[in-house]
Amino acid sequence: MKVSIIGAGAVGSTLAMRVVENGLADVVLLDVLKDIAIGKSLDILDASPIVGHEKGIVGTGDYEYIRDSDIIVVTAGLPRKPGMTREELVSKNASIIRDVSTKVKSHAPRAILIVVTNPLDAMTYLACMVTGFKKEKVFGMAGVLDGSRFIQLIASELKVRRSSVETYILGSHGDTMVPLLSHTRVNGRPLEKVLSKERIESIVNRTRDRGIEIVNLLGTGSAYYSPSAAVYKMIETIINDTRETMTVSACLAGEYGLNDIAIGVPAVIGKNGIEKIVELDLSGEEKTAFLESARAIKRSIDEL
Ligand code: A3D
Repeated sequence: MKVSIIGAGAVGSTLAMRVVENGLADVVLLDVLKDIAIGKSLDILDASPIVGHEKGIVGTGDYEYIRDSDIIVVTAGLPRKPGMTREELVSKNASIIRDVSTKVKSHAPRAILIVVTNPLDAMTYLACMVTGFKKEKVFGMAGVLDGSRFIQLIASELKVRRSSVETYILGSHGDTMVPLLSHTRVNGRPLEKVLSKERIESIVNRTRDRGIEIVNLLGTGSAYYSPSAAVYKMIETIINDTRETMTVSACLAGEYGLNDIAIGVPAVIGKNGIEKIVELDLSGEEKTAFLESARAIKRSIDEL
């Protein structure tokens, strides 16, 4: 298996390390700053006898190296600075995604493409358009991360195992994300039966603002340990064809009544990418919030 990661910054290089050190696949780490990609790859490779894996990693600035990739992850682009919204990155990152998608199309037309660059949903939509790949093969990572943040905060509040909490977060990877309370359970019980409305609201707000909380604390750059873990989980699910249902930003063709948009929805993920989009029953309030989220993404897409 071959995974190529475009963008050897914080998310890309941490993901590269996770993939080779877990023995999941060989990695190509590509960056416009090729020496950074080469340097980080050598550093990761030098740890292999200590960690004990036999996978390979190559750093480069040359797209010839991504030929025959099974999966390509795009983490190229600017991260937020303190006080910025993800949407403020749209024009700069759109030109990067256009450039990268065009090269992916010509060098690795059979790959599954996972987008990480923000604003996530608009960039995923753009990658779908520019590559023209089947919509099952291009999707974005956000819901796995947002869901993980939500689960972690619920479990800490209730002092239960994180594995006892299940949830989905739909909609945009932004201020209008939609945690599905109607599908959130703790040890099988609805969240609304085990936590007060006020506590739930506070955890939802903390989840939504977690990205900027971390950006403000770091001062430079944004979160990368948990985002790289979320992409790793998606890659592992594809490579092992475990067909787990997880939220991905998918380019929709009528599902949930939407077209011409990429937005977070639950999907069965397997060796072909999106095997099936799952259309959950949403409460009236959730439907309204999901449509509002779709409108926010469309505004971002209109700026492309
Ligand atoms: P950073 O550490 O700055 O790395 C970005 C890398 O992209 C740098 O090494 C750049 O040199 C490289 N790059 C820029 N332009 C190109 C290009 N045209 N071709 C190849 N490489 C290029 O950022 P990061 O790794 O922290 O974040 C990367 C992106 O992911 C940003 O847009 C973040 O906002 C986004 N991000 C999204 C999430 C989600 O949950 C969706 C989480 C974390 C980061």
